[in-house]
Amino acid sequence: IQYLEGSYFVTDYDPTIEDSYTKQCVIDDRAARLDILDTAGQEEFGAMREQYMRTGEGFLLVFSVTDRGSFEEIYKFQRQILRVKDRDEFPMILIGNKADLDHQRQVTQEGGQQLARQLKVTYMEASAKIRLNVDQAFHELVRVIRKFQEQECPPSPEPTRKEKDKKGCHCVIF
Ligand SMILES: Nc1nc2c(ncn2[C@@H]2O[C@H](COP(=O)(O)OP(=O)(O)OP(=O)(O)O)[C@@H](O)[C@H]2O)c(=O)[nH]1
Ligand SMILES: [Mg+2]
Repeated sequence: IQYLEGSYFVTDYDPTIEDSYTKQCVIDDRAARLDILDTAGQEEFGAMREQYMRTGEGFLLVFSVTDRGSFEEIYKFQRQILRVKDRDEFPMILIGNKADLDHQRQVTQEGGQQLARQLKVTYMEASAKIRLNVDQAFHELVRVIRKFQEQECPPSPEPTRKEKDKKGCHCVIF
């Protein structure tokens, strides 16, 4: 909500079931339309996970730096995404949120960085409350998605007839 509305922070805790938003913006001089799905952290809504994991083009893995349990769950979420996608890597970013609550930390910045290295993703600390790295987190994910999709399906010169006959994207794998 802080990303979408700008300078608006919700203090109440209202567990998410599933909320969707869209935002149009320009990132690195290229227009982007973000379809954002805010998903449930709570286990009782876990049944919907595989479905959104199948359709998602990129993922922000968000934990709270004041809650070790949320940090420890990240690994499991990443494994599940990779299993659903049937890939070794997929566009994702690890976010340590609530960086404003430094005195209540249960996860250090080094701890976050170490996990990110293990998961082969970028780590950013953020605060939805003080609007620290909020836009940056979303925009960085868009960059990772673009890079991934360009590698998967690079803009090719005029495809040959043989390639045109193939279904789906015109990737040539040597
Ligand atoms: N101090 C501080 N509080 C935050 C921050 N982000 C969220 N909160 C508060 O933490 C509580 C939980 O935040 P939510 O955004 O609802 O957490 P969530 O991960 O979406 O929870 P689920 O929807 O159940 O998955 C709320 O009371 C928020 O106001 C932050 O950056 N700093
Ligand atoms: Mg939520």
